[in-house]
Amino acid sequence: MAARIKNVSLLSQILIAFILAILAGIIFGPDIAVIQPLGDLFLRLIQFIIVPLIVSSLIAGVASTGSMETLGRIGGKTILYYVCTTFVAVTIGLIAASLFSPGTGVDISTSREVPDVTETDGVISILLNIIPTNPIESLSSGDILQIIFFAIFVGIGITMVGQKAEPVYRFFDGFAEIMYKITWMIMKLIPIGVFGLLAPIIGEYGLSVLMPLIKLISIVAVACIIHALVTYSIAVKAFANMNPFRFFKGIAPASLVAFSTQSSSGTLPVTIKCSEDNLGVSKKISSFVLPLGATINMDGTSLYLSIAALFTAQAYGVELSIIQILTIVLIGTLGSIGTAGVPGAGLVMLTLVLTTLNLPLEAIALIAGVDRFMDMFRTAVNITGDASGTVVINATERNLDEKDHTSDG
Ligand code: DAS
Repeated sequence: MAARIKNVSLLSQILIAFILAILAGIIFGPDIAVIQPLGDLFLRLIQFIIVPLIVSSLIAGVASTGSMETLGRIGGKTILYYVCTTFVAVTIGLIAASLFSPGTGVDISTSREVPDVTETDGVISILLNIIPTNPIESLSSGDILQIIFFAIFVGIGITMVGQKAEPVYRFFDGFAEIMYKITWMIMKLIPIGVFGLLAPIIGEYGLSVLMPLIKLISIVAVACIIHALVTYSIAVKAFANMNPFRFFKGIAPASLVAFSTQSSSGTLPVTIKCSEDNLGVSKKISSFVLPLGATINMDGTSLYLSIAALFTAQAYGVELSIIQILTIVLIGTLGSIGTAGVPGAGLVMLTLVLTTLNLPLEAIALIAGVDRFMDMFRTAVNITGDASGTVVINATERNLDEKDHTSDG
């Protein structure tokens, strides 16, 4: 009970920091940037633990499943859940953009040359790039997708080797505990981090820059909220019999960190702690499902990609065929799998979507100026979707364990 009371006070501290950040940004404008080091400090502390946390928790989590059959079952359920919720998110995005036409009447003359967003490779090469050619280099460069791939296969190897690899499993299991404890300490700084990250963004951009594209931003924000509230409430209630209010309250600290950092990977330590401490998810499940989700499951991004694609077609007066609409569903889903869990990654992925649909890339210049604000909402939904998956998988695995014990008994 004491832990829950502390957690509520942490949540209320974060909410207060969130509101103060917005007020400070509006009142002090760009001068509020003087507190940027507070946000950078928090971000660096989070970045300092990501790689050791993911490696140790993922290896221990995969190895603790105990058998290839269990691992295959959990992995299969995880991928299926994530693909289904992403498909729902893309569809909600398409419906919202079709109903409210964010691009109609937009003044495209303001769009200057396309900003230098890093050119993306095709989806195939993005997926191939997940396989590390040098795991040590991936670890040192912090390539999260390749680290995930490496850790999953080390965990599988431990499971296959069995007794002889027990010391390796014990090492990573113990190291993961150390990283969880460090994460718990860093979580206490979340209110300071949220304030230090959010206030300068509000101060730099102000609310005026939002006006020309306020309709696009509003549609992305509202569609994200609707997707989260409807889809995840149904999922956690139907598959885990969890009260949706308890789910959203339990994951709220992580959702707000994601909103402030715009980084799923950066928020991962907090997502893991909230899922275990507040939502009762076992370490075995959270340490496998969440790192996977933080990189391949991005419902908010896929929803944003579908809305931004229709926004572009509407703004430039391009009529989309049914095939192109269906292509948006496919590329929005695949694109979100390939999107990195870092700020602005969705905007980079948007170039792939627009190129695939032969839509003018100049739209990126229009969107780039306000993308940061949409990234807040889509990243918060990305990690909330990851957490809903871990709750669902945890419940279905717990039910299986209970059935096994009953049949044994
Ligand atoms: N900011 C990315 C993330 O961390 C999402 C995006 O840019 O779409 O999930």
